[in-house]
Amino acid sequence: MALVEVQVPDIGDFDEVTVIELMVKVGDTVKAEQSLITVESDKASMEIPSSTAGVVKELRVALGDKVKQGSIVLVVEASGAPAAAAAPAAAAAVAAPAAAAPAAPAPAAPAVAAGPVQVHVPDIGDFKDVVVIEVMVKPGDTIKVEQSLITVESDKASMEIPSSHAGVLKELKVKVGDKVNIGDLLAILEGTVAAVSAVPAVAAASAAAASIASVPAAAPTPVAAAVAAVAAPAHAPGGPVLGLAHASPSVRKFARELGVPLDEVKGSGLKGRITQDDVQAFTKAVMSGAAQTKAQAAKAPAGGSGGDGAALGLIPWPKVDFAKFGPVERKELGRIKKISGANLLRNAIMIPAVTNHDDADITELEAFRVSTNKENEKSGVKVTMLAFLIKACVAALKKYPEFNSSLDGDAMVYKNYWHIGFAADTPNGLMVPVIRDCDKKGVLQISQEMSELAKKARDGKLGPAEMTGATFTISSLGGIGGKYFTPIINAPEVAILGVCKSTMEPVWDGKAFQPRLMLPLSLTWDHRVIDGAAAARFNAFLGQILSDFRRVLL
Ligand code: CAO
Repeated sequence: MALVEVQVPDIGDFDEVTVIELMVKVGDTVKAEQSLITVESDKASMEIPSSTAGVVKELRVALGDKVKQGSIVLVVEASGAPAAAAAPAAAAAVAAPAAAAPAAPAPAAPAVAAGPVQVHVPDIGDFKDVVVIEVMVKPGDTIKVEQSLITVESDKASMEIPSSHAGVLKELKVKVGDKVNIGDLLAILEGTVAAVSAVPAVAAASAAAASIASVPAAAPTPVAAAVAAVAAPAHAPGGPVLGLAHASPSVRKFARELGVPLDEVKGSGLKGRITQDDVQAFTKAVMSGAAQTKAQAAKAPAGGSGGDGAALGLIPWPKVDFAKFGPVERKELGRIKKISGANLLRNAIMIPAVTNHDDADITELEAFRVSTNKENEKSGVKVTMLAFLIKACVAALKKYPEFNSSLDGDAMVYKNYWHIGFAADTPNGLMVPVIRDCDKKGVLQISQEMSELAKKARDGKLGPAEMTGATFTISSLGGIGGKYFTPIINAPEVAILGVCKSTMEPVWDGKAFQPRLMLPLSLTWDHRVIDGAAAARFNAFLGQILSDFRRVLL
């Protein structure tokens, strides 16, 4: 089988272009017109196709090489007929039909134009319906002759479309995502001076390639004519194009098909160019959970700030450089804080929560607790106010079962068990151990289990089974202080009781003020399943039990 040297075909007016991507390697079997390399000028990138089908025997170019028409790209052991169109010779061969190609619809006026001038898409060869991927100017901009206005992309080439005239941009007729063809109106300029060369040159240059269906030479020609004339390129070759990800058309297409946001992919190619491998690696990282797209990060309520709130249509989270105002120290959130933060955020946002505040007279109960502890000093078990509160809550939950339920779609699930969670402050963050079957346990047993579970929580030794299944939660800040607060419901529970520090207060008994030990209670409840009246009754009942604990027996 014959060895065929595959050369760079006619690439229009481009003199030398840089090889920025090798898409095949020695040993690969290539089809005729399969893309072999990507080359780039400062205005366009294009893929060079193979003129022949066969097996790659030798690569004659390396990344960074400069090539031009006729440069040998690689040697192929041919397996079939060459693709007539793709061979470099084809460019010359098709020159004749190109002469009959339609001229660009916006012929350049040779002198100063009086009124507004329309700028059209010049001859872009055989490419049809190319997509506008970038708009580089905006109304009001002063445009130079042959300044790039937009970037368009086919599946083989991306190119910048230059202006045929100078002037002030009055109106842009295309936007990102539009599909354009030769002759389409791009923009209207005012106070214009016509380009002498841009459009006619474009038409002429592209004529040679116009009938080469898949030879990339067809694509860059409009730009090719412009390149020489543009004094200041719109972007440095090899650098990102005005914020546009730096990647070849086929890589962009590949990314689009996978839904990969190219501007978030780090390029490993020459000058930071994004390769197909980079897109694949990014996809793998996202799928495995090792990385997140910006869109995912915005939706996921992670830790402290809860993403940027974009998923809720909120304005972005403020980004402040705190170090501007004074010295700072940055410390990542711990695992427990991240988990509990995400849960708290969801519960705070999703539950229509209301908090009722009330006071309970615990004067006698506290006296009983103190005397019990004195009697039990030797047993080593200390009875806490929280244990009494748990028992009192079970009685209230039994009387008002909707507080011991969960919402499941449109149904309420009433639980015939009473497992009570209690918030425990630990060095790693907030944890909620659960005491099971509190209806069957006495205050002493509850006190004992609570102290064991609280210790385990502080030591980071709680198992998952010790933190699940609660039907109601109590959060007590009584040992610390404060008056009232608004606890956040621990979903899927529907209510939570917040307790603060009891204080001796003057309470009017109808005749005189009496010193009474008052316990502040804050009951937060889910308004989807509980009404305000029920919450007020729950609190009132709880207050009655706490003021006379014998009622628990009733
Ligand atoms: N009023 C007045 N004093 C109270 C009280 C109250 N409501 N509750 C407890 N106290 C007293 C206790 O009697 C004890 O005093 P003595 O040492 O003199 O006996 C002292 O405060 C310390 O109590 P404690 O906090 O160790 O015990 P507890 O049973 O009340 O609480 C636990 C245990 C695990 C709930 C608690 O240690 C804790 O972690 N609380 C914080 C919960 C929390 O962070 N909630 C907020 C959640 S929202 O972020």
